[in-house]
Amino acid sequence: MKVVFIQKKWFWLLAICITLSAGAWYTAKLAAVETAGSSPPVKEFKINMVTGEFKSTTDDGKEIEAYRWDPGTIYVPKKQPVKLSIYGVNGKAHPFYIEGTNIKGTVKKGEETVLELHFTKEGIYRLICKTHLDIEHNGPMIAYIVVD
Ligand SMILES: [Cu+2]
Repeated sequence: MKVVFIQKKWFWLLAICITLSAGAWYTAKLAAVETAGSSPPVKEFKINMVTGEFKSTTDDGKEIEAYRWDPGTIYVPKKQPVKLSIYGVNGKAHPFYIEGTNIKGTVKKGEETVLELHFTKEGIYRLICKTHLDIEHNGPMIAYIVVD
């Protein structure tokens, strides 16, 4: 058997190195545990929208207006549940549907309508108000849902 003798000062230096390494490892481990423990639970993805109105008068005195979904374009990840909250601000009622889905409803003034969306295919889906469909009917009140 081979015995290795080390000088006292090297022994202490080695002891200090081991202590510091252990301390660093323990601190790193603690930090990792804390991070995992304090990470928030998976947050729900909610998008907020309101109904708005543009109003103006032309040079010949004609009043024109258009109802809008605001924002007019939203981005939604596919295969992920998303809540779309629509608050009715302008306009009494907006009966709507989302093209290519079976989602429909009515947004009423002063009320929040919450839609549970879960798109599986990418594409651009139109949120269409049936009352304010085009320019002739104070629209077009169409929002674009971009699923990617
Ligand atoms: Cu409308």
